Amino acid sequence: GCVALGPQSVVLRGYALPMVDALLAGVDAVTARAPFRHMETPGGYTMSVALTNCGTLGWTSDARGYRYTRQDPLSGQPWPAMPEAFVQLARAAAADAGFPGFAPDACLVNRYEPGSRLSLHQDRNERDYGAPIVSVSLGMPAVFLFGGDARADKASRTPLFHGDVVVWGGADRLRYHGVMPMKDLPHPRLGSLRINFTIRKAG
Ligand code: MD5
Ligand code: FE
Repeated sequence: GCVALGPQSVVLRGYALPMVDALLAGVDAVTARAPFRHMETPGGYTMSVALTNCGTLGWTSDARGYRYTRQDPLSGQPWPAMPEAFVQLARAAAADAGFPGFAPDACLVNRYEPGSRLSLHQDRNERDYGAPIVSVSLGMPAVFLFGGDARADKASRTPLFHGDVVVWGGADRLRYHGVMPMKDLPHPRLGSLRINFTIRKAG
């Protein structure tokens, strides 16, 4: 099924299910070189979501702010290459959602444990808001919060399940969004974890 979440965002239920083995192998290859870590926010908090990156550019948060970097600050090395399975899935999903020619250069990989949450935010560190963002959910289900263009706008709640892919583009690209605190609903394959990765054009 393909469900509109907003005017230019769409949930592709189970779209990634045929590729789960290749996607998890990709996550393992990335985290072997760039492990998950809990980053600090500019406001002095530690994120409850652990993250890493692959691709030419990776998203980083620390006391100085949010930005994309070419090197992993933990190792000083370039971020691991984006697995080919990530690129192929993202290009196909973007094209199906009406964004042909997607050329991603960055992928932020988030790891959620029970209790982890992502408070309402916008993704504004990318150069070109005309490019979509493709999100892939694996493991435990999450309740996704989809707000408006202002932080105070009421947010709708949408469950995201193992294998779901979401494409965000156009007018929906800068909407506030977040993830409710995770319940412990262990997944047969991933246990008490949720992995979400977002494939982006950041540069
Ligand atoms: C997640 N990750 O479930 C979400 C899925 C992040 C993040 O929010 O920044 O890592 S991506 C949801 C998203 C991305 C870009 C735009 C919009 C939503 N949106 O306009 O609602 O870990
Ligand atoms: Fe986000």
